[in-house]
Amino acid sequence: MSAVATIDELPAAYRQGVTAKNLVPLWPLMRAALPHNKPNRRTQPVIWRYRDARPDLLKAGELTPIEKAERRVLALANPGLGLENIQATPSIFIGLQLILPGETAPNHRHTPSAVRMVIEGSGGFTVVQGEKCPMEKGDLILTPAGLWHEHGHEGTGPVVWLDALDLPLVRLLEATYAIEGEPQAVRNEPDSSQSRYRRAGLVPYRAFETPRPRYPLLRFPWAEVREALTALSVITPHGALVRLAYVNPETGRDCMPVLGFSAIMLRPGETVTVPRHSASAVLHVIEGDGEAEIDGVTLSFSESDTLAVPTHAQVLLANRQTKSPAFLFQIDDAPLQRKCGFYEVFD
Ligand code: GTQ
Repeated sequence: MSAVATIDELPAAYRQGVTAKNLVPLWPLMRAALPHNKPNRRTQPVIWRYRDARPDLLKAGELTPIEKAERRVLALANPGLGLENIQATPSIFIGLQLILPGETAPNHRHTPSAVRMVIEGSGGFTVVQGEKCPMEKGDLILTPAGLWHEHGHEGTGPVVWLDALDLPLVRLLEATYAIEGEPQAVRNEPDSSQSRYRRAGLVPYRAFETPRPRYPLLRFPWAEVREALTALSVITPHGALVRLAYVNPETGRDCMPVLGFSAIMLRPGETVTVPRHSASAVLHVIEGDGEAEIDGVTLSFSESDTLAVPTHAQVLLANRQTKSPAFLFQIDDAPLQRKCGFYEVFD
C-alpha cells in the first residue's frame, strides 16, 4: 500500500469538527499505531551500574527513615520511556531496595506482582502469607498479586535487593492499588523450598482432583540454582545457552502471570547469542563480569549491574573471565505475551 495520508491533508474545519466531538481520524496515526514488520521501541538498551547506585541508596538510608518511605527504593528508570514513568521496560518496574538492621517494611498487599533478587547483605527476610522466606544473595522470592508481604532484617549491615514488578502494566490498566495490613502471624516452619518442594520432580502427594496451590513455591535459593546450572553446563554443547527457567513445581509452567524468570550461566571465556524474542527483558548480573551487546550497543557489566533489553532485541553475552563462570538473571514479560497470543521466538 502507498503511504497513508497525514493529518494536514484534511481540511482544518473537518479536523476541528471531529476534535470537538472527541473523534480522531485513525488513518494519519495508523503507521505509528501499527508499524510494519517490527514494533517502534522507545526503550533504550541501558545499564545501571551497582557501584554507581549503591552510594545513593545507602545515602537514602541516612536521609529517609523507613517509616517515612514505606519502601526505601531507587527505581531504575529507562530514559527512553521518560524517567518520571519509572519503567525499566514498558511492562517492568525495577527498584533497588535498602533495608537496615532492625527495620521493617510494613505489611501490605497490592495488585501488581513482585519478585526480589537479593544483591548484598545477610539476615533479610520477607514474610509472604505467613511464610517466612530467608533472603541471601541471589535468592529469588516471589510476592504474587494479592498476597500479603512485609520485609525485615535480623542481621547486621545493609541488605539490598532488586525488586521487579509488573507495575507499569498494571498502571496502564488503571488497576494499581495497595492495602495496608497488621503485621502477619509468622508460621514457625521452614519455607516451602526447604520443606514441601525440596527437590525437582517431587511434590506433596495429593489426589489428582484436588486443586493445586496457585503459588506453591515462593523462594528459589541461589545455591541450588547455581548448582543446577553448573551441572547443566557440563552436558550443554559449546555455543549453546546454559539456561534454566524458574517454574511452578506443580505445573511446570510460568510461576507468575505476567513476568517470567530464568538464570543464565556463561562458561569461562564464552560468548553466546540469546535467542531473539518478542518480549522485553531485564538482565541482572548475579556473579562475574563481561559484555552485553544489545541491538548493537555494547555495555560492559560487573557483578550486581542491571540492564534493560527492548522487545525484539538482538542480544549477545560474553564472559570476560577465562577461569570463572558468570551468572545472569533474566526477567521478561514472555508469560504475558504468551497469554495474549503473540509471543515469538525468532531464528
Ligand atoms: O517491597 O512491596 O520496589 O510495594 C515497589 C513497591 C517494592 C515492596 C517496590 C512495593 C515494593
